[in-house]
Amino acid sequence: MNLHMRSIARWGMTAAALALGAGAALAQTEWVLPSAYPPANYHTENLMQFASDVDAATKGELKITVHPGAALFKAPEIKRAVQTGQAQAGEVLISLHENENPVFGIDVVPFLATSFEESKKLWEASKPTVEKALDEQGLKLLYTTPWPPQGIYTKKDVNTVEDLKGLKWRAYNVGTSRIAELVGAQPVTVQAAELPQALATGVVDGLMTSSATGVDSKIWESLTHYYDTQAWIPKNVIFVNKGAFEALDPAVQTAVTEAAAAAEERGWKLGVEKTAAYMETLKSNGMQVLAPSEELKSGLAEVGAQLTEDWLSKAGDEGKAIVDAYKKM
Ligand code: PCA
Repeated sequence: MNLHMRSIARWGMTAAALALGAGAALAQTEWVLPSAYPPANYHTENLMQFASDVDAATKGELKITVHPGAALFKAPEIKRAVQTGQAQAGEVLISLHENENPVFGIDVVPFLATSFEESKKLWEASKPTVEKALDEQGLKLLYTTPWPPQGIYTKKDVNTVEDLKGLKWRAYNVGTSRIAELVGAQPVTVQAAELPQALATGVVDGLMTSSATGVDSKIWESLTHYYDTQAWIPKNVIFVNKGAFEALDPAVQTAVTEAAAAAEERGWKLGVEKTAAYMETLKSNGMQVLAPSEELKSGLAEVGAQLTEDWLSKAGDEGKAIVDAYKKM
C-alpha cells in the first residue's frame, strides 16, 4: 500500500470506529508526523514528548507517530506531504520554503537576530504573518523551536572570508547557497540526513550550521575547526493539516494546542541548554572551537548586508514592517 492509500485507510478506520458510536471502544485517530532530524536531536525529543503529552491528555484518543530522520519524507517534501494529506502533521525547517513566501526566510537573514532572546522577539514580530501564510496553504501552525546559532565548519584555518573561496560548501536553503556564491565557494545542497555521508565522502568540506548538527553528524570525523560566528538562529515549525485538525473533537483540539504551547516553551529552553552542551561535545571530540577574527567578522557582516538587501527586496513592505516592528521590541 502506498503512503497515500495508507492514510486514506487510516481515516477510513477512524470513521468506522466513530460510526460504532458511544458504546464501542474509544474512537481513535492516528496522525503520522514526519520530521527530518535524527532521534537523539532535541527537536525530535521534543516532538516525542509532544506526542506523548497528547496521548496522555486525550487518553489515547489521538495517537501521533513521529517518524524522524527523514525516514518517511525528505526534509523539503514534508510540508507538501502535510498540505496534501499524505501525512497529518510535520516538522520542517521553515526557511526551506522561503521560495514560497519570503517571510518563511526571515529567521535566516544573517545578523538580524543572533541570540535566543532576539530570535524569540523576531518570532513574535513575524508569527502572525507566518501563521497566516501557513493557514492560506491549508496548514495550522502548532509550535516553533529554535536551532542553536550558526557557525562555520572547515578543515583549515579561516581568518577572512577570502579563506572560504573554493570550498565545497554544503548549503541547506536559499540563504546558505547564496553565501557560497558571495564568498566564491561551490554550493552543494545537502539536507541534514545526508550530511554525514557527504562529509565522509568529501562531497563537502565547508558549511554553516549549528553545534547541534555538527554533533548529530559527528563532524569531527571529517572537519577540524568550528568558528562560532552566531550568524542567525533558524527555526523549525511544526504544523498540522487543517482538515485533520478540524476533524478532531473540540476537547482533543484543545489537548493538541495545549501540548503544542508546552512544546514551544520546552523547545526554546532546550535550545539554550543544549547549545552549551553541544559545544562541549565538539571540543571533547577534538574540534577547535574558535571565536571569529575581527577580519572574518567584518567580511561576514558585508555578506550579511547583501543577504539582508536581497531579502528586503523580495519581502517588500510587509517584510520591512516586520523588521521595523522587531527593531522596536
Ligand atoms: N541544522 C539544520 C538546519 C539548521 C541547523 O542548525 C541543518 O544543518 O540542516
